Amino acid sequence: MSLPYRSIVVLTGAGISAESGIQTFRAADGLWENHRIEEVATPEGFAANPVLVHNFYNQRRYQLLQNHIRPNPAHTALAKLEYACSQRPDHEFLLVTQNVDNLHERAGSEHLVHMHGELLKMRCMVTELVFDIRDSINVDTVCQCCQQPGNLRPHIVWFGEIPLAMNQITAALQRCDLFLAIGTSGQVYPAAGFNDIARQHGAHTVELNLQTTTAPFDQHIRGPASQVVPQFVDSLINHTS
Ligand code: BJW
Repeated sequence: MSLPYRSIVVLTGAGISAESGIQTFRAADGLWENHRIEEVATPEGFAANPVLVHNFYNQRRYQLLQNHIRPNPAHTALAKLEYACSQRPDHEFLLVTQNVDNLHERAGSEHLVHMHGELLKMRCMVTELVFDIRDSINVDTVCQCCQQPGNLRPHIVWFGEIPLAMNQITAALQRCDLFLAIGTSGQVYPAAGFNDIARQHGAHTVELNLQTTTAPFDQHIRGPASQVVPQFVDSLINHTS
């Protein structure tokens, strides 16, 4: 059975992981787990207080590794859509996530990029080498590449830094014919501009979100990701031309 689209790009944000138990960013009080954004998500904040920033990410890493944090049906549905594309000649699929959790991988997604980095990775600021991490890092942790303390940072893209894999993402947006934005508030660039790029290149664009936004998508689907994403994916896979 054919899919109605040949080249699909999906952008996900914090809303897709909300029903897995991970808090979204933009709560009404503007704080992330009681911290101001500038304190914990900028290079300047890290330079000013690395202990605080390490503790913030250590705590989030610890939370991600708790048993009750699991992929939900929205993550699983996207893995199913990727698989469906892989079974059809001349179809392509790219999942771009702003999330730093690993729930897409755990649901079975393989062709994905973490444009804002990954919580379970750390980076040496001297060599730029990236390593897996499951424990805590602090200012005394000795780097495994240069054998020095103080060179490690979370492998996270903070404000003012360039997101990862931008060339790959931009190329995919320019040739896709379907763009989905799931569970993202559209307040952070460059991800907030992906819809415009895809539309300008002729894609049909769909927003799936719990809340109504005024963003200029061709189609808006309201509801919790765990419900609306599987329904939407099934409608694509079961499409008859
Ligand atoms: C549900 C749901 C459910 C809830 N079901 N839905 C002025 C103008 C324009 C731009 C700028 C500007 N000043 C500075 C900038 C640039 C800046 C920026 O955009 N700032 C804005 C605040 C204005 N951006 C940057 O600095 C970026 N870099 C950059 O631009 O470099 C230049 C460059 C780009 C490209 C090429 C070359 C050069 C870097 C941005 C880094 C963002 N990093 C963070 C932190 C990551 C670390 C961490 O996790 O700790 O990434 S910020 C934070 O926001 C995080 C997220 O990935 C990102 C997006 O948030 P998201 O996912 O949208 O979450 P929320 O909470 O905002 O929304 C959740 C949504 O889910 C809501 O809509 C809910 O309704 C919905 N929802 N439950 C479905 N069950």
